[in-house]
Amino acid sequence: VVVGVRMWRHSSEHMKWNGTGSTAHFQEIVLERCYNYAVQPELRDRDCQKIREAFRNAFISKDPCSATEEDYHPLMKLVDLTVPCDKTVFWSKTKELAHQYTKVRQEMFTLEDTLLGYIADDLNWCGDAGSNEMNYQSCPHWKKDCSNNFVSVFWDLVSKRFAENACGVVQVVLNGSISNAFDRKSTFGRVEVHNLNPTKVHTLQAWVIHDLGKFPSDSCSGSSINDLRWIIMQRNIKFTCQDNYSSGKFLQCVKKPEDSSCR
Ligand code: NGD
Repeated sequence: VVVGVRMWRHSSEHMKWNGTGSTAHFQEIVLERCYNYAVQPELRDRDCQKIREAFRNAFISKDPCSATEEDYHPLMKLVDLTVPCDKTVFWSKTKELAHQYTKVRQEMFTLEDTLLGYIADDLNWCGDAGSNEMNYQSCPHWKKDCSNNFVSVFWDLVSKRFAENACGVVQVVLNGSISNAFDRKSTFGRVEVHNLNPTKVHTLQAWVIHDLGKFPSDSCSGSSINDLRWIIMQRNIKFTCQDNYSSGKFLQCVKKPEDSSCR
């Protein structure tokens, strides 16, 4: 019996998840990013220490596979996810390109151009029920371990709020070099599309971008975009779609929209 108890303790102490562990220096990075975020007058009074605390408290000392939206409510109360009307940009399988786009068009915003998205982008985090430390060894993998891990629940929640807050014309940058430019199972297809508010958002404008040198696999007339068109129109939102842009051409035209080849 003694041996059995020991073995049980031993294996629970060394329990390993299948995903990457928390990002080294997570706390410092969160604080540093918060302070670095472009200082706008209306954000000056934000309290980065409070944000870091609320972020940490959301998941520390908790089972990393039992995350809920409620865990993040104190953090969400501290941070605003709204952007001006007509300035919201969603993306799916086009992260780099979408971010290059909003870098050129500084008045446009992806989720990662808002404070909370900026703080959390590319970071990983989890704790453990029996400890007040972060787990830097491993965290639950969303497919192999559990979908209700703290990172997935976080992105689903902030993506939902980001979409709910959008207004006017909203844009999405999609990848025409993969077979399904629109994927119902992606965060964009599963969360953002369904949380646009039709009383505030009148048009969704899709850009289907092809990688230079790669054969275009999907386009505005393809079946995946038709899926999206159908979902959006069912929701009483107007849908427009533009393709034939290569990623390089797209960025070129973002910089110089008046160029005749961009019309
Ligand atoms: O279920 C998931 C999952 N699905 C995708 N990804 C996931 N990670 C989980 N933990 N659980 C990861 O999200 C994937 O590995 C990529 O690193 C990233 C984006 O996936 P992608 O390219 O398939 O695009 P999605 O449509 O799923 O998401 C992009 C849209 C975009 O408009 C943002 O406003 O959703 C927002 N977002 C969601 C998830 C993560 C942003 C991020 C981010 N910054 O990491």
